[in-house]
Amino acid sequence: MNHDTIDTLLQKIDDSATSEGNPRTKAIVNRIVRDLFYTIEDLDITPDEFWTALNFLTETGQRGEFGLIAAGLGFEHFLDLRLDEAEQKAGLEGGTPRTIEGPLYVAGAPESPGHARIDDGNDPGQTLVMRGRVLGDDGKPLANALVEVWHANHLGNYSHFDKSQPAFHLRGSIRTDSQGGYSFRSVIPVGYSVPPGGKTEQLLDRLGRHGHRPAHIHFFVSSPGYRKLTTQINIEGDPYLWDDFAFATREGLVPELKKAEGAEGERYGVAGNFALIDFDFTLSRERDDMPTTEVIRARAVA
Ligand code: MBD
Ligand code: FE
Repeated sequence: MNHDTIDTLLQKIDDSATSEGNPRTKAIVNRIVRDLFYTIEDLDITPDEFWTALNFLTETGQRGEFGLIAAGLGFEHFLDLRLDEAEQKAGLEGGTPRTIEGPLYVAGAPESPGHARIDDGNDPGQTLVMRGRVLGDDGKPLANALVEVWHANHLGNYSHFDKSQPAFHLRGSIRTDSQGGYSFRSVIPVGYSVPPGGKTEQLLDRLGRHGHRPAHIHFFVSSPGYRKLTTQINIEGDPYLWDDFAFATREGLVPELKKAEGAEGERYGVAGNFALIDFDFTLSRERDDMPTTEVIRARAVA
């Protein structure tokens, strides 16, 4: 079909509006529909293929897998790269690198001053202590900053979504102390894999791709007057470290995993050997000449 014929149909659809509607929605939908009409024409997509795709999307929504697909197709990392570029263009540099939130945050985790233990003592993973400071971009510590942390268990599963774990297991909110310090005790997570038999897996199979993430720990770090940081750290040595299906591993987010024991653990109530990560977060001052990092999206609340 001639592209002029497609454009005539697109114009007819646009002309059928009888009120202004929402101009932003209109611009976005018109653009996407045009791109899809062209895709159908240029790739000679059959009716069977079209309806298969529609059904795939329906089932993806029914199973709540769109957040996973957004990560797996690189959309979420792409949004990070766009934020990075906007900051760079406005002359903002430095600070801890951002990386994707992913679909498994749960709001409402209990808040602790300075330190929290976030595992319940029943997970067989190796004991981990992670600690550090939250700093402003002038290098000065930020007291009362909020460090929200969440990660998977030894099977790569997240509490709330995995009903076999207690509420808020491996999730916590820590307020930094007067020195800007935070610490938490937990267990080393294992990498996540997309649900077997699900729609994301089905799509990745067809793309010849895997659905694994390297072991990681998520963070939101926030403090009034600073840009909210969404990031993760990775556990060194994971076979998928630089082969993440969600493309979230970044330089600067792979801290050394140290071996610690004895007196070092007493402060955290740990006896014997444990793994230790030292990691400082650096936040950038909020500015009104760049897009906000406070992202609105539907999130689980418990
Ligand atoms: C995860 O744990 C995750 O972090 C992402 C981005 C996608 C799926 C599961
Ligand atoms: Fe995750």
